[in-house]
Amino acid sequence: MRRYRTETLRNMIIMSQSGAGKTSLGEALLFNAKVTTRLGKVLDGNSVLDVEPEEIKRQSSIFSALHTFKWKNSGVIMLDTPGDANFTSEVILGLKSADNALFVIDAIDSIKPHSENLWNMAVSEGLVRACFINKMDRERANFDQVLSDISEIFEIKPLPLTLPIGSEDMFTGVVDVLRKKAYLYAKDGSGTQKEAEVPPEMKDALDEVFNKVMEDLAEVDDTLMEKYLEGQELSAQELEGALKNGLIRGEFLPVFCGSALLNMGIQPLMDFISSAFISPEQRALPALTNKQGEKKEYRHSEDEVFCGYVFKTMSDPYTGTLSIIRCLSGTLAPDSSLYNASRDVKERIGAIFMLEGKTQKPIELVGPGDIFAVAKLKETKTGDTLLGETVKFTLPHPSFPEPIMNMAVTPKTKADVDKILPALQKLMDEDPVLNVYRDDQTGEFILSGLGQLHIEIAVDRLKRRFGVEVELKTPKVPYKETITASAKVQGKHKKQTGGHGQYGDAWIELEPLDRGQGFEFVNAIVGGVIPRQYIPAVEKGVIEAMQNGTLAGYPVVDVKVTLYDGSYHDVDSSEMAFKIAGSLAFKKAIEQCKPILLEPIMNISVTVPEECMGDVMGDLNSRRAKIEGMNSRGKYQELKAIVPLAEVLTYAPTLTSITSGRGTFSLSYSHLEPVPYSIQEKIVEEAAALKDGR
Ligand SMILES: Nc1nc2c(ncn2[C@@H]2O[C@H](COP(=O)(O)OP(=O)(O)OP(=O)(O)O)[C@@H](O)[C@H]2O)c(=O)[nH]1
Ligand SMILES: [Mg+2]
Repeated sequence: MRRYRTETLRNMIIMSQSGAGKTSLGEALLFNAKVTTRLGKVLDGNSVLDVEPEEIKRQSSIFSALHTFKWKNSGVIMLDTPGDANFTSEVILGLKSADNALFVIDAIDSIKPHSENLWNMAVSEGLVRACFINKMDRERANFDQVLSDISEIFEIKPLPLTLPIGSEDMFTGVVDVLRKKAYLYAKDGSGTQKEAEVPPEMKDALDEVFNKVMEDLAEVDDTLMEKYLEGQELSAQELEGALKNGLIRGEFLPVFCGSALLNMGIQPLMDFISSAFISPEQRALPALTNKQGEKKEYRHSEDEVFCGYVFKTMSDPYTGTLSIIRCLSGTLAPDSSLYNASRDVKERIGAIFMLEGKTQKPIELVGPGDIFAVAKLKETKTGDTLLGETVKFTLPHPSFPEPIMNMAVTPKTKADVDKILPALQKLMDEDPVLNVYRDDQTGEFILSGLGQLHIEIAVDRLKRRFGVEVELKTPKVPYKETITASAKVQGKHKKQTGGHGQYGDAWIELEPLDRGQGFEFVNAIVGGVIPRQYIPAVEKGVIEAMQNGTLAGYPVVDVKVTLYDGSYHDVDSSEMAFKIAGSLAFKKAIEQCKPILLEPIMNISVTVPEECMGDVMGDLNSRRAKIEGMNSRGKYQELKAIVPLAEVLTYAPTLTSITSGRGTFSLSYSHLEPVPYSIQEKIVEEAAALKDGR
């Protein structure tokens, strides 16, 4: 038997900027539904949703957390998500698991840019949306300001279904707008609710809001509108129908209010979640497509073949890896198997669990709309599609922001070196935005993520979960060296030691090539002055010497080497001797060819709100950027420029602060350019100091 039938299920993601009170609201929902016996608090570290040590330490969510509760006739599966932009991938994936989105808006801070970004994601994902204005008990709580910000920033009509009675210290409860009833709450967090008459001083305001809400609801349906305009009263049933239809069509945003911390004003919201939020079958299913673009039809039904989406992977110290799956169609029982269509492998399914915060409860059967966990899938990763039959059809994969913050990670000890890659791989399997690669030139492991905090938390987890300790540094710039003049030199290697000597003698001409040409070796030996078998050895010697330029030890590029003369010895010459001669010649030549440093230049594309454009340009100019063009994109402007990599290694935090988190950017490699002389001098000096161990 399933825990809840599909039509009684409500899947909901709780989202918004950090600190608005999502986790606190989640705790209040669970407490009122008697899932918990005390109201968990983020500040006291006893929340059942923020359970990871990193979350408790920061008093803020980092991972999305699942929990389930029953209210009235519905089973609600909620996903509390982190509001910090560093952990946006948790929300992007979470959106794939939910049908409804509950926005929590701070009555003091109102809607900050990250909430706007998140709102746009929920809209484009097609989720049904409602909001809760939280912290009505706090100083400077401003309900009306939030309503006007909702219209302006979210660009949707707010539909206030509860109004606050008093605010700050005097916040005592809420008025239910449609029923014209007041609910007063105990302030001890117990959630005790008492029905009362609407306070007389609120009657006029309530009438005004009531009429506006009626009008907005009547607008959903032409026949209702006619009735309304004729002055007829709309029945409770008609209003409920209009609320549901308008909600599904996104014509307005139902608004509730209260205090999550004091557990006030929460029950009317819970009633709404249970009665108005949609059940899984009321939402269009995402397309299942194959490589040829063909679609596979499927339905929400339990009789359908199983189809599920893995939206989260967790490593659990006891059960190992847990895959968290949203079932879209069909059913699944323990001890069965599924086909991973994303990776073309069969996976064995053992036990199936319901997740309740940290607790895993075994269940017998899951069906459409259920969110559940299975342990120890061998190859399945976040974002994969699991099917009950072996056909290669997959669900759409969300697109993630590009990781923009790069840090070099250096293992602290020898033992950490071997453990670091497998450990990082595990973290990457859980978080698709995290990336790691080894820079071939600098030899550094580069960890990239959405911001400093994203990377720091990954490093904390490396230590706690895998016992790997690393240091974080700004990555090195992979500079190159090249030449600006030509020279002809001799490289001669001659040694007479005891019996067999060593003899190699090569004359080369070193010349600059155009940018991007790399390396060219020309054999211009005539008359066998160097026997043919030794010529590749000279080239090898040159290539080896090119790995470390003489300026600051960076690889040399864009040079042409012509081997045009030399001599050999019948007995003492060898490949080794000619390799050394080639290498000596190159080193000598480069000194005479006026070497310079080249730096990587990147294409940068920055998208920011129009009003930030001036500051962003000013900052980019100070980073030696050359602006190439601008495009308007609605409220945003996209700016394209080229900029030296060295200047944008830590650009992410700067852009975040200039644009209050509303700016995004991407980088891609463009070409190499000479480093300005004053900067080159500094780099050369630093390299020399490093070599001397200064
Ligand atoms: N006074 C008051 N404080 C609240 C209320 N709700 C939450 N807080 C406090 O606000 C802070 C942030 O609350 P959280 O529930 O952690 O906020 P969140 O939205 O989950 O934040 P992130 O996990 O960082 O995205 C905590 O210190 C809470 O105690 C409220 O209704 N009233
Ligand atoms: Mg939270």
